[in-house]
Amino acid sequence: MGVDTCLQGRPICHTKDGVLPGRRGLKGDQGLGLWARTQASPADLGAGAYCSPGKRGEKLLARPFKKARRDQRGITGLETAIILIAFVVVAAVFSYTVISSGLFSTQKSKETVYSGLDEARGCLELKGGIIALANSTGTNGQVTMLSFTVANAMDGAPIDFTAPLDADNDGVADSGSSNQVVISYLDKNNRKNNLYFTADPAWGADSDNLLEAGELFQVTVGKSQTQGNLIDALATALSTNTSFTLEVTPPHGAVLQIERRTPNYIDSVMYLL
Ligand SMILES: [Ca+2]
Ligand SMILES: [Ca+2]
Repeated sequence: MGVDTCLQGRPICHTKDGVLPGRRGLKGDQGLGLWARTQASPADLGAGAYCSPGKRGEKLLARPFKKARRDQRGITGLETAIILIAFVVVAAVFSYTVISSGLFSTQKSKETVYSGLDEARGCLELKGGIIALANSTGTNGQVTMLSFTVANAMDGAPIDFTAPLDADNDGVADSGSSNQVVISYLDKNNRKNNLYFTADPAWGADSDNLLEAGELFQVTVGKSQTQGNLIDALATALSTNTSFTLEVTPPHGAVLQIERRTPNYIDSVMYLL
């Protein structure tokens, strides 16, 4: 027991045998009083003497420990609450992130599906073969016009078949034409885009330019046998034994490709399967 602690706690001094001094000796607080007043050391009280804090000193010494124990309980509870709140916050943020990612993925998947349906429902379907017309026959005959029938596949959205303009009769759509469908030609000698064409309502069609579900349109590439036809449009005319491709591109949906081959002898009218 230190001197300061003894003084603050008003200790009771004991001899080395632990027996309080009698009335004539140093007893209890008197011993401390003497000690405090004289600044005596324990050695002054005799060899082996020691001091105890006494009841009041014990209370004073116990006070901070009791307070510390109470504070420790409070701090422990607060820390636990902070940790729990931190867990809750982290879990909430994680959940929000997961849910947001899921909603985003769902939205993207839905857009992809609808986009695919739109594309599929805007497709053209070829009905039957290709009719080729020529203005001359024989092995040197030349094809002037191609004609075929199309339908709206899968009962999809209407396809606008408004014809292009060809004021200069070169067989190619003039710039500024309002056609939505583009027809292009390809063979080993030529590549020509946006040919002139007409689309006439056929079976089940009304009088507008829209190819709707259940309608058939007769599409003809070339204006007439004498002008605005394939002979005008192509640098090398389509003649015998030649493979060619027509690409019909609607404003939406897949491109319709038509591949055929001309025979070894050109007739005025040929049905190409
Ligand atoms: Ca033209
Ligand atoms: Ca129509």
